[in-house]
Amino acid sequence: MKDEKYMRLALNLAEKGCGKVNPNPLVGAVIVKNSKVIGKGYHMEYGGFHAEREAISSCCECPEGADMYVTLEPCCHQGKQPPCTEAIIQAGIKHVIVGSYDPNPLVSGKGIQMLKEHGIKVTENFLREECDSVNYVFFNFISTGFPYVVMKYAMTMDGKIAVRTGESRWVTGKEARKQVHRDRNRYSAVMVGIGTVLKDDPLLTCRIAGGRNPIRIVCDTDLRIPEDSQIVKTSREIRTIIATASNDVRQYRKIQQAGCEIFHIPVKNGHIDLKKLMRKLGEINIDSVLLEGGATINWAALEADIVNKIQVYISPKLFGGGRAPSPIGGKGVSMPAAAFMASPPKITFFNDDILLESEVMKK
Ligand code: AOF
Ligand code: ZN
Repeated sequence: MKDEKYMRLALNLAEKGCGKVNPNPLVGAVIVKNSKVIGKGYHMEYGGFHAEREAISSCCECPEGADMYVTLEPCCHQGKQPPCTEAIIQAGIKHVIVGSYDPNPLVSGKGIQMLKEHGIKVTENFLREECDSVNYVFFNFISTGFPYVVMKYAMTMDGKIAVRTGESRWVTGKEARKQVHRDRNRYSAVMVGIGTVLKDDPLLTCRIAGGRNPIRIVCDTDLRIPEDSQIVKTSREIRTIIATASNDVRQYRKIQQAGCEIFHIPVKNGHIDLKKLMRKLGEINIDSVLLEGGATINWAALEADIVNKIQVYISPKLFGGGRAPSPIGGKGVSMPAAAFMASPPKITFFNDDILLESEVMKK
């Protein structure tokens, strides 16, 4: 029982790196000697010390002969940081309790092997499921090179994301909206279609204490984004990428000069090729994208097979209206049997609103 308490402490520490370490994993470590926690640490920022070194250097007494609980297999390679296995061996830790394996090809079992070769006892798979569940973004990114895409929308009980005029503020209550801001902090980027910019003129910033703004991405096939939109006006302070297929060089320059980056992406099915865009985002280390709509881009994203998870906020109210928009537009599938399938949802309540989260199954 005590073992679990120490690993859960390490997990809580790992979560503190949320939003600051991407595209690295969230990792926490706790050092225990004679049933007492003598050191703890977590990976705090990308490029910074790994959890194990933080924990070792925080020790209030000599870690020789101690146990280390670490949520991810210690690394054994030289990256931006030296190998953690070296630090563990040097510190004289005698037993390492590991949660997840590190699928990074530079590590992948070799970290554990290295510790064992040095006579250190290793317990593997400890609270593995809980440890794995904090790093789904990292696992996906390190093994595919593509960002993890979360499609998020908020709708009424009759499946509307706005009333017939297009007005959508607000569908859900304060608590649910706060959760969206936590996710803007968690994921590297937030992405919308140009329709949402033209209709809502959003800022797409993260407004919670201690949070950081995600990179903003606008999919704008014909480069229609207005220079006086909030996004363009704040693009010198917040990294902003406009993905377009347009060849209008003059407009291109104007938007670039205002502070935005332009990614030129070819068209597929009448929309910029989202798979190509995702590959490009992966190449610049964007490990995750929160897709915040609207209906046109949501369908294009499903069709392009880039969506990993769906987040649906449902508010107990009804808008009605044959013209009021629903979350996913486009053509849709032609038969119920052709539906995109998702896993049984995880359900969370935010006061009267509920959040359903499901993984999208690959077709
Ligand atoms: C650990 N503990 O706290 C983290 C690990 O460039 P670097 O040196 O920061 O290495 C990044 C890689 O190291 C990352 O892809 C993952 O495999 C591992 N991250 N490993 O032992 C940590 N953050
Ligand atoms: Zn390491």
